[in-house]
Amino acid sequence: MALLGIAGCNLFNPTQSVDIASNDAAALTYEGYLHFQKTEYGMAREYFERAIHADSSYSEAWYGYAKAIASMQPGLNPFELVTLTKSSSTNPFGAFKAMNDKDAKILSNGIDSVMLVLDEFIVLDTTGRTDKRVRFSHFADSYSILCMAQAGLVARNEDLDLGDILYVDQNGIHIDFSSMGSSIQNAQKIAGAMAKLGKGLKADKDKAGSVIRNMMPDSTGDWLTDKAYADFTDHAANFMIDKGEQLEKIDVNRADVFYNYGNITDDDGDGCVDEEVIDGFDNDGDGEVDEDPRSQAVNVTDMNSIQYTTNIIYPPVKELKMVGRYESGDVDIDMNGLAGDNDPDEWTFKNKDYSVRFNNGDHLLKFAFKADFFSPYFMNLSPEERIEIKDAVRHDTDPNNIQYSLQQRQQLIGGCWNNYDETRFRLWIMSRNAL
Ligand SMILES: [Ca+2]
Ligand SMILES: [Ca+2]
Ligand SMILES: [Ca+2]
Ligand SMILES: [Ca+2]
Repeated sequence: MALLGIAGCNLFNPTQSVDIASNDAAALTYEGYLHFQKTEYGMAREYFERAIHADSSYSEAWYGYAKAIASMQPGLNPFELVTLTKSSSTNPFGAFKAMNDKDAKILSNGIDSVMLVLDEFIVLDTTGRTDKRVRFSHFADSYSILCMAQAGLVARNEDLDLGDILYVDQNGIHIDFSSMGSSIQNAQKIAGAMAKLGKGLKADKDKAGSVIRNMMPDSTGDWLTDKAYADFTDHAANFMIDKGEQLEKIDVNRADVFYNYGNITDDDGDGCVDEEVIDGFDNDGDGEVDEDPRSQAVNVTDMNSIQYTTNIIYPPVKELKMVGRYESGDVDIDMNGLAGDNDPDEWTFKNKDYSVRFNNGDHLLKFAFKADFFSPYFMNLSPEERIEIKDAVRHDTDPNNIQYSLQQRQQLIGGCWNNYDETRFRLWIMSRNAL
């Protein structure tokens, strides 16, 4: 009785409150909101914090707590962040790159302190440990914008540009890890921030497309319909979550094989350069999926085949197009001496039609569709043994102490090594040492 009396009293005379019962989450939260309305964010924050201590399932207290902390930070209104990304007509993340160190640090700290609270609440919400009055989905759009800014700032600190990693063109939304940085630590940091963004986008699918659309340059608005934006955003979100988890789990000694998209190097030791398409399938038939991948920008998406990819991470690939250094014929993917337009096999699927590839489970590219492309020895190995031999070969780069001769590579692995002569082999060794 006494408790109810105090709470009731405070509801009507909030400013006179001095001693709300420390276990009355509702009254503490209400008091917090009154201070919040008066822009007394420090006081509001204290009450919300006390409310959470009283009852950690009280979602309105969590939401208020996050809002109070956000309001105490300069420049943290999500709408201001959108304006910031819109300030460049070509690259939504240019503003982060242009920011001076001090401002970037302030913004970054501000985002981190709000994220700390939101992430803790999201864990409670998604494991059913709150009263469900405020859900993650209610603030997922703001959360996504904060994540995007956080990823942009992480990239900035690594001297990278998130606009090179996440961008939109006529073929959809691309996430290209070709510029993820030189170390697994950098890659993990950025992939981690992007995975959080993916979760934010997934939490409110209805708004997700427009969140991305609002962040991107205006020109992208003409390329894709709202429906396509929404579909691509969903794929992109799945992709970010999947890659984030993959990079988090992967053996650090082999992670470079998977996050160096389009680095024009044979990363996995089969002699082929950027042989895989990022499509979730094994395109060279070695048993590994998306190892040593080419730039994501080569994928032309087939919107008509989206039906085949329900709940799948990768939009269906219609065909491959040459871009950048591939286009200029600099990159001989299978190392047969021909590149670019002169070697269409590197750019053509054995089965042209996605639905046929999907139904047959055969996503091979023509260059790898050859009898004994991989050696009989290699094909008889277990998946682990194949990786072991490829790993031994990819690290065998000392020109003065070569462990595996070209002939041995052809016998043990085959693959593109079959296309090498001694000159190309010497070039492979030299290029590895030039890194
Ligand atoms: Ca390779
Ligand atoms: Ca493969
Ligand atoms: Ca692939
Ligand atoms: Ca070639």
